[in-house]
Amino acid sequence: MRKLLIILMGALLFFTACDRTKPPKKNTPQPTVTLPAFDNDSAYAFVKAQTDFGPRTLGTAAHENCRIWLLGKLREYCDTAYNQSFTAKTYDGKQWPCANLIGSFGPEKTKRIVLAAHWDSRPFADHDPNPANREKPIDGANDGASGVGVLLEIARQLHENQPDVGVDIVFFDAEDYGPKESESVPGDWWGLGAQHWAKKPHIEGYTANYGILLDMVGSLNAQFMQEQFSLRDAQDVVRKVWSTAYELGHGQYFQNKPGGIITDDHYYVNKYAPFKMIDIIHYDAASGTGFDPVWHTVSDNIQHIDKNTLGVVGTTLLQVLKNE
Ligand code: AHN
Ligand code: ZN
Repeated sequence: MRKLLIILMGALLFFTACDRTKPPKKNTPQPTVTLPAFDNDSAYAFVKAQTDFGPRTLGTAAHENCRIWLLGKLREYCDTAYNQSFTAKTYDGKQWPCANLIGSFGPEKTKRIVLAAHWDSRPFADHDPNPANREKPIDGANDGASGVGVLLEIARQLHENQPDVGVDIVFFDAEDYGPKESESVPGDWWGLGAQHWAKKPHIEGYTANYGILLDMVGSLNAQFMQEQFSLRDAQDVVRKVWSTAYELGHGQYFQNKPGGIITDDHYYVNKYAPFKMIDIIHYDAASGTGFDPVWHTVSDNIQHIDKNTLGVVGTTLLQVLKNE
């Protein structure tokens, strides 16, 4: 033991003596601010961890296992985490056990920002070019998991580096059980988890300054045009996010043009909650659906996720939080 100590001390002395390249420590300025960090690989791993469960469609073991895993991650990174259980009644007359998952930073703070995404995946690939696939559930790597992956990485970063503003990360369930393309059922069948939370938040009387929803934030060379309900309801928030992205050099992704009109989770938050939410969503005017060509097909899998896009969105959001 003693011998080992002497060898170790000798080695330490040797390496210290050899290190003549660095200037003396005491004159080295110490950084006073920490730059927002976002690890693209980590975000990608969080997306893959979700798709590895299989399609997270209502009523499946994959859905339940993923819920437990997500809640564990929120408990690990956030100050407080909530599991808001509810029953979703879908357009086909079925009922499902569901859960919105919420992780809060600085729960005592009054100035708050909500960051949201949906964590369920669609039970039928009704837009698949192959009719044989149209009853199959989808991995939803982009449609669902991408937004959740970015937000988990943000939570991991905020755990290391708390923002001044309060932050609530909300994972909505039952977003994507809307009627199939071939059916037409009147009613509000999309965004069931968001509708529930907006009418009955996890804390009575809860409100926030504003919210940002992420949906399909993993496409290669994504284009985030300004979604039109977001412009209608919270133009100031759209401006803030898009100008922050521009200043970070992400103007190619965040384009200053109006995009689609999308009945996404934010639409229901804006309808029922006491604050407004915008939607960051990839818009592809040329695809026919307005979304990524693999949208609601069995090809919406991890192979079509670009980690740089996850990084562009995550870095922009961290900077928005830092500026508050
Ligand atoms: C439709 O416009 C049909 N759906 C928008 C909501 C959505 C579905 N986002 C992802 N999947
Ligand atoms: Zn969808």
